[in-house]
Amino acid sequence: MSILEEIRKMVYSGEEEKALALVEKALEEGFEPQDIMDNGLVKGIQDCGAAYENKEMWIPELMLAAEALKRCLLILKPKMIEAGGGQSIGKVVLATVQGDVHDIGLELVGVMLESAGFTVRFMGGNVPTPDVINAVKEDKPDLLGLSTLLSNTMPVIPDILKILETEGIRDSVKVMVGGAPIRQEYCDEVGADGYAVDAVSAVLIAKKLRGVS
Ligand code: B1M
Repeated sequence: MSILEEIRKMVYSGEEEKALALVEKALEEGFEPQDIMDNGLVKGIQDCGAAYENKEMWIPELMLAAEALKRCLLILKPKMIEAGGGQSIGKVVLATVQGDVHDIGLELVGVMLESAGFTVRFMGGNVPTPDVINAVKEDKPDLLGLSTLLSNTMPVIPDILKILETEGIRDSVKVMVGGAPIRQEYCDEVGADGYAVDAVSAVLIAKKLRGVS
C-alpha cells in the first residue's frame, strides 16, 4: 500500500497520531503537500462520507476522522502557503454560516487562497450572522466567502446578502459561495457574485472576482 493510501486509511479510522506520523514521513520522502492533502487526507474524509451514507459509520467516528484530518492540515498548511509566497492580491473573509459546523472544506479553500496570494481570515464553522457582518465592516475584505454543507442552512446565505444590502455595504465586497448543496443556479438566484465547486476553482473564481489573473 502506498503511503498516501495509508494516510487515507488512518484518516478514515480516525487514528490521529498514526496519520500525523505518516504525513511527516510522506513529506520527508518528498511528496508534495498538495498531493498529500488531495490523495490522502481528502480521500479519507470522502470515504467517511460514503460510509456514513451507507450507515457503516456514525457521528462520533466521523468526528474523530475530521479531527485527525485537521491536525494533519496544521502541518501541511504553512508549507502550502509558503509555496505561494509574494504580495497579497486581496483580502478574504471566510465563514461557514450559522447553524452549520462543517468547516473542513472551507479551510481547504482558505489554504488554497492563501497559497495563491490572498490574505485570509478564516472564521471557521457555525459563525453567527452578526459576526460575519461585523467582519465585513471591520476588515473591509475584497471578498467574503460563505460555505454551507447542510441544505437547511442554505437560506442563511440570502439572509446575509440582504443584511449587507440594508447596511449599505453590499457593493463594497464580492461574495463567493460554495459547499456540497450549492450550485451555480443557487448562486445566481440569491444574487451572490461567484460560485466555486471546489478549492481549486475557488482560487480561479476569487481571482476573477478580483480582476487578477
Ligand atoms: Co456532516 N453532514 N453532519 N459532519 N458530514 C454531511 C455534510 C452530509 C452530506 C452527510 C450525509 O448525510 N450524507 C449531511 C448533510 C446533508 C444535507 O443537509 N444535505 C451531514 C449531516 C446531516 C450532519 C449532521 C446534521 C448529522 C447529525 O448530527 N445528525 C451534523 C450537522 C451538525 C451541524 O452542522 N449543525 C453533522 C456533523 C458532522 C461532523 C461534526 C461529524 C463532521 C464535520 C466536522 C467539521 O467540518 N469540523 C461531519 C462531516 C465530516 C461530514 C462529511 C462526512 C464530510 C464533509 C467534509 O469535510 N468533506 C459529509 C458527507 C459528504 O460530504 N459526503 C457530511 C470533505 C471536504 C474537503 O469537502 O466540505 O464538500 P467539502 O468542501 C469542498 C467543496 O464543497 C467546496 O470546496 C471544498 C474543498 O474542495 N467548498 C467550497 C466548500 N465550501 C466552499 C466555499 C467556497 C467555495 C468552495 O467559497 C466560499
